[in-house]
This record gives sequence, structure tokens and C-alpha cells, in this order.
Amino acid sequence: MTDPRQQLVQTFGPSAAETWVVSAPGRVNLIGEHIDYHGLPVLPIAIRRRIRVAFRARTDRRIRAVSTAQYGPREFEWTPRLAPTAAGDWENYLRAAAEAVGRKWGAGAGVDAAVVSDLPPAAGLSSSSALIVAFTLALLQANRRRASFEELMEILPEGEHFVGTRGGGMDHAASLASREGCASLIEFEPLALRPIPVPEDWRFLAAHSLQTAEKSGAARDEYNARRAAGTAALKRLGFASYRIVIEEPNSAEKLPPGLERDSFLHVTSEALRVRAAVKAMELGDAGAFGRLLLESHASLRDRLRLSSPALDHLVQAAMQSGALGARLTGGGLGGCAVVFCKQPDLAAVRRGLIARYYAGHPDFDPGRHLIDAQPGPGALHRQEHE
Ligand code: NG1
Repeated sequence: MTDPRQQLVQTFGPSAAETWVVSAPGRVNLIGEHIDYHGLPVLPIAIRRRIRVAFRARTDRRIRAVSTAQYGPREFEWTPRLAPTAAGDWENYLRAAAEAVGRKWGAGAGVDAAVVSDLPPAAGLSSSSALIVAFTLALLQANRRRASFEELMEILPEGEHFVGTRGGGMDHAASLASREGCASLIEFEPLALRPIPVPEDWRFLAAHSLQTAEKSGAARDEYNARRAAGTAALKRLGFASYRIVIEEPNSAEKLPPGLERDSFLHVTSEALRVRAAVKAMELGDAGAFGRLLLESHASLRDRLRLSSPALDHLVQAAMQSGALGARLTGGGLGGCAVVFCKQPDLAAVRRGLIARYYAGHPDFDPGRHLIDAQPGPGALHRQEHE
């Protein structure tokens, strides 16, 4: 990965001002899909791919940022009430961070910043949340402000809404507070992150379907529709929250057939799968963990209808190659599958995926599309001076 400090100097010139670097990792959700926004626990890992931001504080309120070649330089004034710019523009993520910080602590000094990433965008690895997290930490540092995990979680999911996705808090929590070698059991009511050690010989791959799910485009409406259907089902049944309803397994019968009922069934069953997956991980029961991933995929495919022929094929190819489980990860309709196997089978699973899924795709790049997803530390626990 290019050194963002070099890019900072190349773009904005040398300066006597202090330069800092912050970074935030992407994440792979192991299980617990489309339930974080209903306040239910999820189990992601932070991965070792991340967004790094080198920056210097300015004496005015200008925010200037440059990113790798395909995203051009951006510049705006950090005013108290920021509005989004054109949909799909990467500046919106910078604005989202500034708006989130500004709403809680007021607008402050701007920055000159260079952003570098080895996280492929629009791949279900949460590069957009990682960017918002990293840029938020940069703005706070530039203004010499320290924020706790809880304070950051108050502002970050809201900040992402600014970009148009009514997401949950999973991505930000995982990117901020995951622990090296552990999955993160994230609870939202109240907020808590419990590190669950991943058994030594468990391996995960993030395998890209080679179809992107552009969250700022059409996939956003699909995402928001699932959220609305799940919420409508809960309302129709007269429950205040999904946390109460998962203890009432027969409630679905009272719902008319359709997306509402299917969403309800997905959410409630997925919550139970998360519980079972944590147990399986704690016991080192790889077979059970793998089966839960497959059940999660089937539920996302058949009930939420968020899989795609490509993702189904990818999951199948993984299983035929010796994986113990696989499923689409993230919002769905493209992006990645998470593939689970034991360490001795990893090379065969990789080779099998390449032969069964990626052969004949000239765009396939193993460094971007078939990523080792071992659990790394979140932004708040990274012990390094970059
Ligand atoms: P992706 O599509 O990977 O960014 C989104 C949400 C998550 C969660 C998952 C589905 C955002 C920023 N992220 O993830 O909170 O709801 O979908 O489980 O909206």
C-alpha cells in the first residue's frame, strides 16, 4: 500500500505542521445479517485490510482530501450544517464524518488529508464505513479531541444515514473496537462488544462474486425495503422490539404471507443462529459453525431474496472445494461471500474456488477478490505508530 504521508506531501506540499496517520479496518460479517438495524447481536470480524488517512490540521475550516487515482481530490468548508453533495461522490463520506463530529462537538479546524486503501470498494467489506470511521478519527485528532467507543457509536451510524443508507451499527463497531484474533459479538441494546477468540486453525476467506453492490445506488432501496418490511412485521404483531419477539417463535403464523412475514422469519431465525454460532466458536465446533453459515445463506436467499445467482454459485463452489460453510456477507445483491474452512484445507479451498468460480473471468485478481480474512484489531486497538 502506498504511504499516505507521501501522498499528502505530494498533493499539498511540505509543511511544518504535525502529520498524523490513523487507520480503520474493513470487516467481514461471519453471521448475523440484516439484523443489526433491528437491534439484534451480530458476529463480524475486523480484517487486516484497511483505510489509512495521513493528515495535518489546518488553521481554518477547509477540508481538503485526496485519494487514490480513481477518486479525485475534494475540498469543502466545514460549516455547522453540511448537506450531501452529488449521490455516489466519495466526498459524501468525508462530509458524513464532518457532519457527525460537528453535530456532537461543533465544527472545528479543517484538515489536509490523503486517503489510501487496500480495501476493495463496494465488496461487502465495509470500505465506506471504514472511510467514515478513519476520517472521523482524523478530524477528532486534528482538533485534539478524544472520544470513547460509546461516543463514537452515538455519532457514526447516524453519520452513515447522511450518505443515504439506513444501516445498523455493526460496521462501525467492528471497525473501531475489534480485538486481534477475535470475532466481535456486538450487542446494541445496550451497546457492548464481546471479543470471542477464533480457534487457531479456523480460516476465513472473503470471496468476491465479481458483481458489485453499489450501496449508494439501487441496492440502497432494496436494503431499505428489507428494513422497512421487518419493522412493519414487528408493528403488526404489536411487539416493541425484536429482542422480545425472538422468545416467541410462533408469532410468524399471525402474519400474512409475503415479504413482511419472510423478513420476520429471517430476522428471528438469524438471531438464534448468531447465538448458536457463538457457542460453536467457543466450543471449537467447526462443523456446527459451518452449517449455521449455510443456513444463514439459505435464509437470506429464500426469505430476504438478497442473494444472486453469482453468490449462490460462489457458495456452492466453496462447498465443493472443501469449505465447511459459506454465505453471502454484508448487504447482499452482489459483493462477497465469506468462506469458512480449517487451516489444512485452505489452499485446496482457494484452488477449488479459482477453478470452479473464477476461471474464465479475465477481471479476477486474487489480491482483490479472494482475500484472507483473518481477525485483526479495530482502529481503537491498533498498537502502532505509522
Ligand atoms: P454492507 O452492505 O456490507 O455495507 C450493510 C449495513 C450493516 C448491516 C448489513 C447487513 C451499512 C453501513 N451497513 O452492510 O449495518 O445492516 O448491511 O447485515 O449500512
